Amino acid sequence: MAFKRMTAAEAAAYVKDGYNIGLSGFTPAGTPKAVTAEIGKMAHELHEQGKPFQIGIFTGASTGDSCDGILSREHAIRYRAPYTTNKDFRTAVNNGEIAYNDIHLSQMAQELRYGFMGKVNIGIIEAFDVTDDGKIWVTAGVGIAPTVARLADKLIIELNAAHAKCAKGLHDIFELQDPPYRREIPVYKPSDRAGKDYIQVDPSKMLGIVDVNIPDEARGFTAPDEITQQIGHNVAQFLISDLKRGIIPSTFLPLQSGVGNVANAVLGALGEDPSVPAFEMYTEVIQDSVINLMREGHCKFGSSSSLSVSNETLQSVYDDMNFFKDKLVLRPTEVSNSPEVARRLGLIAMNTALEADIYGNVNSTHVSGVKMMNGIGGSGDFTRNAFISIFSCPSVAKGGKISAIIPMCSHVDHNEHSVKVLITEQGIADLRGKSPAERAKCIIENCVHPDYKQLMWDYLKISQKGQTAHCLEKAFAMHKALAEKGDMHLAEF
Ligand code: 0RQ
Repeated sequence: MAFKRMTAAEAAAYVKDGYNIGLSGFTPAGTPKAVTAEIGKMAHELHEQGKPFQIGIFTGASTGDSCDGILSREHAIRYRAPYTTNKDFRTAVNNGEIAYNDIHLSQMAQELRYGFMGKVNIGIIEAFDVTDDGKIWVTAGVGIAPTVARLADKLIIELNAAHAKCAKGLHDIFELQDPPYRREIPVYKPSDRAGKDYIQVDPSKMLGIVDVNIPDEARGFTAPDEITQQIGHNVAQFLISDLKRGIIPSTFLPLQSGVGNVANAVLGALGEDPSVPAFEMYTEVIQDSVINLMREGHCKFGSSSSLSVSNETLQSVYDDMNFFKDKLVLRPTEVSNSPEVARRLGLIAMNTALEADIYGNVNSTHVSGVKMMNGIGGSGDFTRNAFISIFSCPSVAKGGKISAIIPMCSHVDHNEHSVKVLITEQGIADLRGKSPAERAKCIIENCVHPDYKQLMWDYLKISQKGQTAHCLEKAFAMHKALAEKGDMHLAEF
């Protein structure tokens, strides 16, 4: 059966007010771009006519501006899950306009299957190849594509010529069974494969194919600066010391790394340090730094849900597929981020905090406990289950007006029970095997910026003794000062 060819506008017209759409991709990589932009235009016209139009969006992780950006600006999003990084989306969420369900990425596909979020009316999948019998090869990101493709009532394919067909064989696609029938994921090392390189769908639900040639909407990162380089150096020193002590096996353990400026700099520093052995990654995003490390031989293998790299880097991977084919695999997020696999492989998880408290609780999502930054992403999937969970961040933000280490986190994403190491440019706090009181001392001594150190000691002095000493009246005094005068510095507690 030859599928109908249609324009993006014709495809968008199938999406009705109140529908939920499911998208392929993970970050802007692998996410459809043309149809969502046309849905935005349609929403604009309908709103101008005084007609309602809002939809729910289910994705693997963040998307690009042609989805979250355009649709937020058109007030066309009613509900969205999970992670996002778009500024306009963030503004709309923090204004209370969008119901944003910020869940662990590994849970997204199964929560759709369990029926927790409603049905998928239309799935939109970006592919670089599709056959008449319903085989779909997705592009640079997988996310929840296999689940969306199976659950959706109807499917639209964005066939994107910007992606090369030589990427065939890069993906490892399979869906997990639901309880009580779920079996183990047969991934015993990062390079193991257990599925097929394509998604098989029922051809009868295909609405049609939209031919496009659009590059990914990759995000740029700030180049590493003195602070992020020092953080990266500290992470490398910590790992080398653990290797020397024999805590980390000499064969090393697979690494997971989050996204963002800090994570990018950390990976760069690990690659530059000759004492860090060549490593494998079991992670959710492969960024530009990892591709460079592969070329230099520092990274031997990368398992991920996406290649979230610049278009230039992506093209260079496609051009050099013979080199990369046995060094990369792209998986559905429920496998790339699987708690079961993370625990089995013994990952070293490295993620970023917005703020951390003196006991090791970490806030990665909510600015001052209230405003959404991006979301938890996959950081929780890995942190809770890794062999060692490291969080890093600069010790201060906004030119020193904000201390990243505070008495009590204004929102907790990763708690003291899971966070094993905290690293800033000031130093390393190894929290393993320590009680809360010992952790507080270790964090204040090693991680807090000198401008805020005495304040932290003073806070401990006024705290009520207990397993976890706190002064509840003053726990958020620094956040309060920030809200009132734009600066966390206090004369005294
Ligand atoms: O603000 O952009 O206005 O300059 O936060 O901070 O230092 O550039 O750090 O880009 O690495 O992002 C936690 C947000 C860090 C990210 C977070 C301000 C700071 C700056 C960004 P500006 P940096 P990064 C896998 C893992 C959760 C998801 C996750 C994130 C901006 O890493 O979203 O880990 N993590 N996923 O000035 C107010 C504070 C602040 C602060 C920093 N305490 N208060 N603002 N900032 N600390 C990936 C996926 O799941 C796909």
